[in-house]
Amino acid sequence: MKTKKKTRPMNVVEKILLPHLVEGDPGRDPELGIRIDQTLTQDATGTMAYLQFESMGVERVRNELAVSYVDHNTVQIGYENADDHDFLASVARKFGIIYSKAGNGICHQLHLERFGRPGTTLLGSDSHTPTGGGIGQIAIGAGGIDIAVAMAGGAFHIPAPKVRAIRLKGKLPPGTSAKDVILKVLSKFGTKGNVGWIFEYAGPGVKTLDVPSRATIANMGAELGVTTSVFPSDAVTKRFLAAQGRAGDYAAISADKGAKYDDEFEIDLSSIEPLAAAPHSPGNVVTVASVAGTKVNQVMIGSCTNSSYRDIRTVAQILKGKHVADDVEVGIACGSRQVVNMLAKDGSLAILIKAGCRILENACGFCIGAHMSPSTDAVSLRTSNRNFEGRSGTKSAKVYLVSPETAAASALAGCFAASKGTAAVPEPEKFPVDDAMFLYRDTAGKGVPGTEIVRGPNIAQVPRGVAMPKDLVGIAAIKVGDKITTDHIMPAGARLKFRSNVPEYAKYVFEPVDPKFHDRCLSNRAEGLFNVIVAGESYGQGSSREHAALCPMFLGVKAVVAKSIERIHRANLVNFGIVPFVFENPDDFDMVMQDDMMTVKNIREAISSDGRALIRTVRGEIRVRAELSERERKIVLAGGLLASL
Ligand code: MIC
Ligand code: SF4
Repeated sequence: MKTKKKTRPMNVVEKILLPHLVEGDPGRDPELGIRIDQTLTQDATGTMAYLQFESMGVERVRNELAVSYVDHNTVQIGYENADDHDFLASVARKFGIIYSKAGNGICHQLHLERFGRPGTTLLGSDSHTPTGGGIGQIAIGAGGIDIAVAMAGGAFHIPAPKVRAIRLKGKLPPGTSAKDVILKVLSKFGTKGNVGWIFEYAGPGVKTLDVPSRATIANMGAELGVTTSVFPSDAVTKRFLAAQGRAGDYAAISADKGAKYDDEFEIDLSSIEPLAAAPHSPGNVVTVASVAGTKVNQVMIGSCTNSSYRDIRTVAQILKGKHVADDVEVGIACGSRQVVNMLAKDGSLAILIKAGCRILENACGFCIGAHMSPSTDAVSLRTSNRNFEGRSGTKSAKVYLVSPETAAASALAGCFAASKGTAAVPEPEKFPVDDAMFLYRDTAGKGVPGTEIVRGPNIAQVPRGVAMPKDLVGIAAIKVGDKITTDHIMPAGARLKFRSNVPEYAKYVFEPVDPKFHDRCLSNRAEGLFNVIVAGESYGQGSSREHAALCPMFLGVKAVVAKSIERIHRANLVNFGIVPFVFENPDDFDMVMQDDMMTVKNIREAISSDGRALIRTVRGEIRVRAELSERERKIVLAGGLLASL
């Protein structure tokens, strides 16, 4: 007779990660390698990811499912975006990737609807990939080259996680929703200091949240800077998958009784009130009551955080029979065609149009500053996830992040207002499924080898880094403060169309902070000096865009010296041969000024041993360290991941 092996109680993270572990011991090693089942890319990061994938010489994708979405660059002013789409479509056909055409919807919403599977791992070249945590996936955002490696069948490396249980109890009061929950979490844990953590949602309150609401919460875990966030997969998940015609994808996953966590935090949902993240950080959380009555100029509803049927239907219920205030412009971008279809069928779309909303394409659009930038000094309320200064396309605008309920109520009032609540949107029993805009499903995983890849003039070569020199003779090309985001380093919006053209895009590195950075770097290089970036706390917050490392590499940046560096950006720096140093003594930040020489004798030796190094400057010596794994050391010494292969 078989005896059942007794295992220790496990949490959800362990239940998913352990069967995917291919390198490292969670109790011992600082870095773990995991097998990746699914990958996703979006167009803005995807072109580079696939150029890198191509240069790896692999015939077809080797992971279980690879999807290439087009949702960021859909404005198509000029030929560049359209050229990128053609390139992406041809790559997808050739290598066995499913291609989601522009207009189909936003990658995270679509992936949740059609492909996300509980218990699997998903790696995406977008920082909001953790949206999949809403359906019980370990879904992680990374740079494009990491996705390329995963598509080629390689492992992905994460810091051995610490797991925090966020225990939910009670039920949300009317007028509040999942956005207020994640803003509450952000108000407690902030946007820095959470590197290496995974947040696992637990407790009786979980079952009161539908899958789209869970996805909203998991999505904005990205703003906490955690590796990912995850919900259990339960009866609610099962209903969602069945309604999507995917009952077979369901797997029950919940934490065992007595499962251990590194930390726990409880939230009573019934005590949640409407919240907003005030300019210019998602962690700058205030109550809506405290800003009630503040004049609002613009209200934008959508983005991968809040563009589900549940969200937009809720907005329609609040706006029904009314008209938005005359001096407020309102834009609505749904997450997918499925959502639009449902809103069209149930009359919500007509309500929104009648209420005076501008109906936008199902795409990222306004969220990334590629559409409907607010007017000078405007107050813009958005249901998206990031309100970094200037991200909307208007530097002087004051962007607040709010729930769909608060957005709708404020659109009517013309000023900040909380919603009194509206009837809960019932979970649909059957979603209308139409996969017609997902191309190459029949050749997924196999590909069509003879396919010619279409390369318009905007598709440039992938630059390669140079090996780390024996001694680093560098110069502080820029000195920046705390919380520098990837939007500061490598702006999106109007510059987004150069994502597949590094020499062109590199002209805009640090444009919002110091437009002369590019020229200075080149003249330093002409004098034989490498460039060094000096920064404060939490450098590289935000996006997964590897261009924030790749373009600096192109400009001869070899080291970042910061008080702290965010996870995805740190991994991207390593991938492009830039050593991510942190100050041993944060006060040494004051010892270096822009244009100071920064020399590290025997930097190769320092990197090869414990990563500790001494930087000589005119003002004295600065002790720094780069905590690199064996794998990372090799990459940095070689001058980047591609150079190390
Ligand atoms: C973002 O929200 O900042 C983006 C645009 O989706 C980025 C990806 C990119 O820069 O292409 C992200 O979140 O990773
Ligand atoms: Fe797109 Fe905005 Fe989501 Fe980024 S955060 S994927 S730009 S909708």
